[in-house]
Amino acid sequence: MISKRLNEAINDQIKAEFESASLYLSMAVWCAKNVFYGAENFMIKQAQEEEEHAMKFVKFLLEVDADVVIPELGKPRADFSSLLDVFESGLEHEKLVTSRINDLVKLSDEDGDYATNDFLEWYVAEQVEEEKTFRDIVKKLSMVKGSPAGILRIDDQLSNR
Ligand code: OFO
Repeated sequence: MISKRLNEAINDQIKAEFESASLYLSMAVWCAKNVFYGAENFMIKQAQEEEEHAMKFVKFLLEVDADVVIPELGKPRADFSSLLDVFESGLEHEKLVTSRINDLVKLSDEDGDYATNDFLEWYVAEQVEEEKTFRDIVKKLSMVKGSPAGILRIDDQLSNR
Protein backbone atom coordinates (compact mmCIF):
# COMPACT_ATOMS: atom_id res chain seq x y z
CA MET A 1 0.00 0.00 0.00
CA ILE A 2 1.21 3.46 -0.92
CA SER A 3 2.07 5.77 2.01
CA LYS A 4 0.07 8.93 2.67
CA ARG A 5 3.08 11.21 2.04
CA LEU A 6 3.92 9.48 -1.26
CA ASN A 7 0.26 9.59 -2.31
CA GLU A 8 0.24 13.35 -1.61
CA ALA A 9 3.54 13.88 -3.41
CA ILE A 10 2.18 12.09 -6.50
CA ASN A 11 -0.93 14.25 -6.42
CA ASP A 12 1.38 17.29 -6.36
CA GLN A 13 3.15 15.83 -9.36
CA ILE A 14 -0.16 15.38 -11.20
CA LYS A 15 -0.67 19.10 -10.71
CA ALA A 16 2.87 19.82 -11.93
CA GLU A 17 2.30 17.73 -15.07
CA PHE A 18 -0.95 19.53 -15.90
CA GLU A 19 0.81 22.85 -15.23
CA SER A 20 3.55 21.75 -17.63
CA ALA A 21 0.86 21.11 -20.26
CA SER A 22 -0.56 24.54 -19.66
CA LEU A 23 2.87 26.22 -19.81
CA TYR A 24 3.67 24.51 -23.12
CA LEU A 25 0.29 25.47 -24.51
CA SER A 26 1.03 29.06 -23.51
CA MET A 27 4.39 28.80 -25.29
CA ALA A 28 2.60 27.37 -28.37
CA VAL A 29 0.34 30.42 -28.44
CA TRP A 30 3.33 32.79 -28.15
CA CYS A 31 5.07 30.91 -31.00
CA ALA A 32 1.97 31.09 -33.23
CA LYS A 33 1.55 34.82 -32.56
CA ASN A 34 5.16 35.34 -33.55
CA VAL A 35 4.77 33.20 -36.71
CA PHE A 36 7.04 30.38 -35.47
CA TYR A 37 4.64 27.70 -36.68
CA GLY A 38 7.14 24.84 -36.37
CA ALA A 39 7.71 25.69 -32.71
CA GLU A 40 3.95 26.02 -32.22
CA ASN A 41 3.57 22.46 -33.51
CA PHE A 42 6.39 21.28 -31.21
CA MET A 43 4.83 22.90 -28.15
CA ILE A 44 1.32 21.61 -28.86
CA LYS A 45 2.69 18.06 -29.05
CA GLN A 46 4.70 18.72 -25.87
CA ALA A 47 1.55 19.92 -24.08
CA GLN A 48 -0.29 16.76 -25.17
CA GLU A 49 2.57 14.61 -23.84
CA GLU A 50 2.42 16.38 -20.49
CA GLU A 51 -1.27 15.60 -20.21
CA GLU A 52 -0.43 11.96 -20.88
CA HIS A 53 2.18 12.09 -18.11
CA ALA A 54 -0.45 13.42 -15.71
CA MET A 55 -2.99 10.79 -16.76
CA LYS A 56 -0.45 7.99 -16.30
CA PHE A 57 -0.06 9.10 -12.67
CA VAL A 58 -3.84 9.29 -12.21
CA LYS A 59 -4.28 5.75 -13.56
CA PHE A 60 -1.48 4.45 -11.35
CA LEU A 61 -3.02 5.95 -8.19
CA LEU A 62 -6.36 4.38 -9.11
CA GLU A 63 -4.68 1.03 -9.72
CA VAL A 64 -3.18 1.00 -6.23
CA ASP A 65 -6.44 2.27 -4.72
CA ALA A 66 -4.92 5.58 -3.59
CA ASP A 67 -6.51 9.04 -3.44
CA VAL A 68 -6.62 11.20 -6.57
CA VAL A 69 -6.92 14.97 -6.23
CA ILE A 70 -7.96 16.89 -9.34
CA PRO A 71 -5.75 19.99 -9.16
CA GLU A 72 -6.53 23.65 -9.47
CA LEU A 73 -4.00 25.15 -11.87
CA GLY A 74 -2.09 28.40 -11.69
CA LYS A 75 -1.80 30.74 -14.65
CA PRO A 76 1.17 29.90 -16.91
CA ARG A 77 3.82 32.37 -17.99
CA ALA A 78 2.78 33.94 -21.29
CA ASP A 79 5.51 36.47 -22.05
CA PHE A 80 8.75 35.57 -23.77
CA SER A 81 11.43 37.73 -25.33
CA SER A 82 12.51 35.39 -28.15
CA LEU A 83 12.29 31.82 -29.44
CA LEU A 84 15.53 31.13 -27.57
CA ASP A 85 13.91 32.41 -24.36
CA VAL A 86 10.97 30.02 -24.94
CA PHE A 87 13.22 26.97 -25.23
CA GLU A 88 15.59 28.05 -22.45
CA SER A 89 12.56 28.41 -20.18
CA GLY A 90 11.35 24.99 -21.33
CA LEU A 91 14.73 23.48 -20.47
CA GLU A 92 14.74 25.07 -17.01
CA HIS A 93 11.21 23.78 -16.48
CA GLU A 94 12.20 20.24 -17.45
CA LYS A 95 15.15 20.34 -15.01
CA LEU A 96 12.72 21.28 -12.28
CA VAL A 97 10.44 18.39 -13.21
CA THR A 98 13.43 16.03 -13.18
CA SER A 99 14.27 17.05 -9.62
CA ARG A 100 10.64 16.51 -8.62
CA ILE A 101 10.64 13.02 -10.14
CA ASN A 102 13.92 12.26 -8.35
CA ASP A 103 12.30 13.33 -5.06
CA LEU A 104 9.44 10.90 -5.71
CA VAL A 105 11.93 8.10 -6.38
CA LYS A 106 13.71 8.92 -3.10
CA LEU A 107 10.42 8.79 -1.19
CA SER A 108 9.46 5.47 -2.73
CA ASP A 109 12.92 4.12 -1.82
CA GLU A 110 12.57 5.26 1.79
CA ASP A 111 9.12 3.65 1.96
CA GLY A 112 10.38 0.40 0.45
CA ASP A 113 7.53 0.85 -2.05
CA TYR A 114 8.83 -1.25 -4.94
CA ALA A 115 5.65 -0.98 -7.03
CA THR A 116 5.80 2.83 -7.10
CA ASN A 117 9.55 2.74 -7.52
CA ASP A 118 9.18 0.51 -10.57
CA PHE A 119 6.40 2.70 -11.98
CA LEU A 120 8.57 5.84 -11.60
CA GLU A 121 11.38 4.35 -13.68
CA TRP A 122 9.50 5.32 -16.85
CA TYR A 123 9.51 8.98 -15.75
CA VAL A 124 13.21 8.92 -14.91
CA ALA A 125 14.02 7.80 -18.47
CA GLU A 126 11.48 10.21 -19.95
CA GLN A 127 13.12 13.17 -18.18
CA VAL A 128 16.52 12.29 -19.66
CA GLU A 129 14.89 12.37 -23.10
CA GLU A 130 12.94 15.59 -22.46
CA GLU A 131 15.96 17.49 -21.15
CA LYS A 132 18.03 16.36 -24.14
CA THR A 133 15.35 17.45 -26.61
CA PHE A 134 15.16 20.95 -25.11
CA ARG A 135 18.93 21.23 -24.61
CA ASP A 136 19.61 20.37 -28.27
CA ILE A 137 17.16 23.03 -29.49
CA VAL A 138 18.65 25.63 -27.12
CA LYS A 139 22.13 24.80 -28.47
CA LYS A 140 20.97 25.17 -32.07
CA LEU A 141 19.16 28.45 -31.40
CA SER A 142 22.21 29.78 -29.54
CA MET A 143 24.41 28.95 -32.54
CA VAL A 144 22.30 31.02 -34.95
CA LYS A 145 21.49 33.77 -32.46
CA GLY A 146 20.71 37.00 -34.31
CA SER A 147 20.28 35.34 -37.71
CA PRO A 148 16.59 35.36 -38.76
CA ALA A 149 17.32 32.89 -41.57
CA GLY A 150 18.94 30.49 -39.12
CA ILE A 151 16.09 30.80 -36.61
CA LEU A 152 13.49 30.20 -39.34
CA ARG A 153 15.39 27.11 -40.52
CA ILE A 154 15.29 25.66 -37.00
CA ASP A 155 11.61 26.59 -36.70
CA ASP A 156 11.00 24.69 -39.92
CA GLN A 157 12.71 21.61 -38.49
CA LEU A 158 10.45 21.79 -35.43
CA SER A 159 7.39 21.21 -37.60
CA ASN A 160 8.59 17.61 -38.09
CA ARG A 161 8.06 16.58 -34.51
FE1 OFO B 1 6.23 15.53 -17.84
O1 OFO B 1 7.87 15.78 -18.55
FE2 OFO B 1 8.04 17.51 -19.18
O2 OFO B 1 7.50 18.41 -17.72
